[in-house]
Amino acid sequence: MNAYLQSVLEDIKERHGHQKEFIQAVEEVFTCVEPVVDKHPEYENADLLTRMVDPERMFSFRITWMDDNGKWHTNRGWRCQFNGAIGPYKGGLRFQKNVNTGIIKFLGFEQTFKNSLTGLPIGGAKGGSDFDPAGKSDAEIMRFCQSYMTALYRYIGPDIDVPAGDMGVGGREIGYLFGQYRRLKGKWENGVLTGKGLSYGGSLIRPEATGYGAIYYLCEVLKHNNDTIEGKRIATSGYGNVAWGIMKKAAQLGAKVTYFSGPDGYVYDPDGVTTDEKLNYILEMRAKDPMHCKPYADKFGCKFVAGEKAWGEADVDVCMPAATQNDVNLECAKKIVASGVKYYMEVANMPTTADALEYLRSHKDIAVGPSKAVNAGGVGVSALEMAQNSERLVWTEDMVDEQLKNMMINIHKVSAEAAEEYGLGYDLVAGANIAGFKKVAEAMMEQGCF
Ligand code: 2IT
Repeated sequence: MNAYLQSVLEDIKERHGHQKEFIQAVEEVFTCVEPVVDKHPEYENADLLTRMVDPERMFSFRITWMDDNGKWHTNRGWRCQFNGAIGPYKGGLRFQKNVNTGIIKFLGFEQTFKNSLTGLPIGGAKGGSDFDPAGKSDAEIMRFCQSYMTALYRYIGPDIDVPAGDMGVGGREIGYLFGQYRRLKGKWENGVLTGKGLSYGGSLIRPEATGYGAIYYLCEVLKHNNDTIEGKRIATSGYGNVAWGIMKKAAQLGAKVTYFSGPDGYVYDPDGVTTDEKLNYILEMRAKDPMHCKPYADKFGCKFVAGEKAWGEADVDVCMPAATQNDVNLECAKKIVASGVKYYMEVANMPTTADALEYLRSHKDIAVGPSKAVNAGGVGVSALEMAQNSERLVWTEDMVDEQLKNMMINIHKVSAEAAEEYGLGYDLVAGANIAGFKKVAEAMMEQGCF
């Protein structure tokens, strides 16, 4: 890393060193964009990199809500409007017990470059709360969401900041959040949120978009290696919206997810999660209890291994971690390499620890797809939802799917070209970071200092 990047990193560590995930995300980007910064000495003069790692605006608020027994609870909420240089702030809301300032900042930072990669005009943001949705009734979720939006509504809008879902925030939560926004504003502004229900401005394919996009991206990587998706066996982690989209699209294209996991352990289904019955059962199982995937193994007579992750199995062609950050550590990465897997596609945001990612990338016979590229189809389709809302139109499933596919083909292409331009070969991690960074950097420089 050059002296300028090093000094920015030291500064950020001194000021925010306790925010581990945020520092990890910054280090990955800095390592990758060094050749671009070397080529542009004007960035140092403008201190562009400090501006890029310091969110434009971030706020934190109190959320109080009443449970079904009439007892009051208090949680913290955040929204980080990280970078608005290329469009209105855009990014999800995460409701999870472990959410804190550092997690929101790392996600907002990643989102900025990911959104840039989509090629669409969206800036980067993230938000959430340390609220734990596990075991809450529907009415409790509704009251929590209403209280959350009451605190947030003044600071967002279709041309200001457009939140969406992330872990713990799905269609139901977006519905309650939108209902409260509409009530407070007294205006029909459904472009203020994405991931909405189809009855009030949601986009077809949005729930599946992240998983579908990840598979489209994988297809491009396979094509680069003169290989195809046909018959590929995929191991994933998680069985949320994202992993579910992977299962569905893989099945459509003649591949199969044979391993998936939950907080309780992993399932091995050698036939793959390919039938409608299995795909629908996963939805049902998740709605009932997001903490256990063992019921799938019981129902379909598959192997279940309690407390373990499915990394490093020999009968797998592609690994696609799709659960949460730092899910794959160095020990898992070593098992993955030893298993002979040739494709490692990050799907969750930053699912690989820094040392594990370095280890995987050092094995040149493994293609590593970085999360900010592989999972960009989700927010990409969110941007298509915004476009439909502002046009007051609804696009067909085919139109959205076609645009999603082209977006993923393009993300892979610009990433591969960016790495090539800097003499790095077929390095998708470096390429995605460089391509995402360049557009944000140019936009910030052209708009002057602020
Ligand atoms: O991590 C992500 O890209 C998301 N949670 C989706 C964000 C969005 O605005 O659709």
